[in-house]
Amino acid sequence: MDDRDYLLPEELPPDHRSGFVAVVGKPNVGKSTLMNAYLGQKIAIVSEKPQTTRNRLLGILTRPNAQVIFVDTPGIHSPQHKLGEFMVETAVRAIPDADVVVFLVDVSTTPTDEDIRIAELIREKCRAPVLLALNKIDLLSPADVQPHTEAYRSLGDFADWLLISATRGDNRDELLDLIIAHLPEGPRYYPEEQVTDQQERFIAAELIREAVLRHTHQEVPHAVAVMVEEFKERGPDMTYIAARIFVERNSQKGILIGQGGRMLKRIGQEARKEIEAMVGTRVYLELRVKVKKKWRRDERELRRLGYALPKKKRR
Ligand SMILES: Nc1nc2c(ncn2[C@@H]2O[C@H](COP(=O)(O)OP(=O)(O)O)[C@@H](O)[C@H]2O)c(=O)[nH]1
Ligand SMILES: [Mg+2]
Repeated sequence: MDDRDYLLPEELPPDHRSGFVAVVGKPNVGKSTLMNAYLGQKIAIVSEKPQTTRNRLLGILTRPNAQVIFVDTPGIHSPQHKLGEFMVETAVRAIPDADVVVFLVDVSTTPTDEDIRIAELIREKCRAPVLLALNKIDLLSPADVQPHTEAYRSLGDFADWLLISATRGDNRDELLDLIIAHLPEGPRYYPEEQVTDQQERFIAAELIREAVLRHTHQEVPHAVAVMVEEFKERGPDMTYIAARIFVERNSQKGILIGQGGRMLKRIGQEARKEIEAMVGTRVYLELRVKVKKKWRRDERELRRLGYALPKKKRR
């Protein structure tokens, strides 16, 4: 992968481990939740709606003995448009580049065709050790633990497996220990204070999209894109942000604005609080909604909105 910056401070222990850990799975199994939990902050937005994550995001966890670089990926699914194709390709590309793959599944249900397909993809593309993490154990009745676990374990040849809950915390530390144990020895690739490869500007746009996802349903969340057009410090305790929310239809614009502008106001207030927590200043947030017909099917629009694949690079 890119951006490798070979730091080798004297004080690192000789058996220091490091590498890229691709977290892959179908939409909505908890990939972003798990990564945020390890980092103790929100790098990736989370929602109960599938296909929330659209880009590859790095979450960098630096410990005295290891640097774990989580690669959060979009859920692998059958794409319905160019945006979906971009998302799936982004996730698939993370697999051969990883030093460890965490295959995350929702153990509260039995495997679906999507899980089976992803297991095949991993078998085909991955030379690294694969850890099976059976998430959402908090939702599983005791009688189902054994049959569900067996069903997922039979999908592939896993270096190890673990029942976890990303939200409640069960076995989260144990999974991290397993991940570190399977990483190769190596230096830190990123400075210890760096937590992600994403700019605050991108995360701000994502936090706005997250607030939109919280308040919209059916097709609307999928038709939304957010672009931050201005991001400026105005004095020591004020950041000015102007962002545009794109939707595909007039009716969706109406929903987002709401009666008397109430919906947009609420979205703005919620997003502003989250952005303030991230940037550490007060935020003045200006939101506008614009219709951009069929942007999810338009290659040029996708590129403008940041949904473009980088050229393939070999490590
Ligand atoms: N009950 C329960 N819910 C979870 C757990 N992990 C994630 N979730 C929920 O599952 C939904 C999808 O999570 P998200 O991280 O966006 O999934 P992703 O699409 O795989 O990145 C959210 O509503 C999370 O709160 C878990 O361990 N237990
Ligand atoms: Mg996600």
